[in-house]
Amino acid sequence: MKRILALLLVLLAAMPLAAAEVWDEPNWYEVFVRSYKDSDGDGIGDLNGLLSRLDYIRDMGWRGLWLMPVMPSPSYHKYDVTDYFDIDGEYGTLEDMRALTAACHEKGLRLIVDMPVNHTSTRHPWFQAAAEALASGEDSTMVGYYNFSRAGGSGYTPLDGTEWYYEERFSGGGMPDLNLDNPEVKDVIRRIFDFWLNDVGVDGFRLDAVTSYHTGESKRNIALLAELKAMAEQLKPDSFLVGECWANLDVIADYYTSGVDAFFLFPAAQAEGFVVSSLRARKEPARRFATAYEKTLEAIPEVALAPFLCNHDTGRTVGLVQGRSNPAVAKFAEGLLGMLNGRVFTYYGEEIGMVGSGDDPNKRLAMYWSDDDMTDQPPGTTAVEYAYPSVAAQQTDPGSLLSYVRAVNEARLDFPEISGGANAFILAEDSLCLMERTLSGESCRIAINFSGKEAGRLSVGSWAIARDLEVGESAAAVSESDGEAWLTLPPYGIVILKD
Ligand SMILES: [Ca+2]
Ligand SMILES: [Ca+2]
Repeated sequence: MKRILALLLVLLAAMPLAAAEVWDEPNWYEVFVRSYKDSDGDGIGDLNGLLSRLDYIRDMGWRGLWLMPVMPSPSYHKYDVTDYFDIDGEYGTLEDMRALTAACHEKGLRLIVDMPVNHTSTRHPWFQAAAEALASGEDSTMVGYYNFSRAGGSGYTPLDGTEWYYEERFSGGGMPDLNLDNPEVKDVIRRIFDFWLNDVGVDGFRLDAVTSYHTGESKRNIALLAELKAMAEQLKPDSFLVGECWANLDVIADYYTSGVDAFFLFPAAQAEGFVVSSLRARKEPARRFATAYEKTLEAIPEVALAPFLCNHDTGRTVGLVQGRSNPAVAKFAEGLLGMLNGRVFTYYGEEIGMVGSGDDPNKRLAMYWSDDDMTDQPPGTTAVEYAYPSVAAQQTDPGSLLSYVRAVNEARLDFPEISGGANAFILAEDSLCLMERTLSGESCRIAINFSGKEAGRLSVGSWAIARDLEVGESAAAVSESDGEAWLTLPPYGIVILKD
């Protein structure tokens, strides 16, 4: 018997680690390292600064971290990489990165890094060698790493000192597109993945700009993503990949056939996305929300969603909902997002209502820890505004946006059905919505009041309030009359019910 047990244990230990379930990591946080926390006084956020804030991140209820690119790069945003096997000196060292990864894992946080493989920097040694070879008429295998053409045309940039053009889909940024058909380039990508997953020890990647891998060719992009997913899985079985497919629902759903774990849910994001557009709708907001969400769930499995409201490329939520002077609406936007399935991604600073729109640097402002604890603003910033108080101020205020976001994150951790459960709408009329989520035989119901006025009398039967996400002073309540139980929701109230 003991032998059989020992054999079983050996077999179990040899089995590949299963990927984490969505309800183990329902809350993710996107960090721009440069603007987050400086540790050495040079005004630039760095890895050790971020390390010092992991307890804050964990306490806020986030369980996964996505870092915008941390590899060496000439730009402040670092999406144009010059070395895929190192850390940008502004952010620290590889040792700092390994220490950060280890600390994340000790604290139960998963860590993924941004992986831009569509393009490099023009200053990458590969591109420099290719350009020199073309200028001098010599041979170099590096020429095959990029897409050079004599003809040029749309998406191509002239190569100085030659009659050649190079493909560059993000023009003007010094970001030449890699030739992703070249088997040598794919081998290098495998080495990059291996290095990050197994040497540094991160848990996966955010794949940048996947629709630009082969611009305008979805089928080829999906095939390449399937290769990248197989590569990551083989190198680290429990690794997690989330892709940036900035497109409509049908296109995103197509990209899921690649097997990549998740794609950001752009149709939920920004002013046009169904979260903000329903909460701002004058007529039938609940029905509008239900229609869009049902359509989403028909296209993409609930556990694979990656909803968000904004990121480093977009305007921030407070601006989208006109929440500068209306914290209740800003809270409700975060609450509504938090009631979606899957892994919710929150951009740093959203929890304190930071604002930002227009020029890119304005969307990437210094995290407002307190008046004397901030990094310098990113270069090129043209507007600096903080509409809400600092982290320090909001942490001591139970009515703050920060406290509300923490409560939403906690609800997602405490009720696994919210992120992982199959969804059914029970009611979606006027401003009232009632959804049920069921996971492994366990159910919860989510009642939502889309209106800024108290919403009355939703019959709830034997379901009782298990969690009340209040945007203001008043709370939800259940009262009995005529032999029935009626739920009253405060303005923008969201309530989790259990039977
Ligand atoms: Ca620094
Ligand atoms: Ca490309």
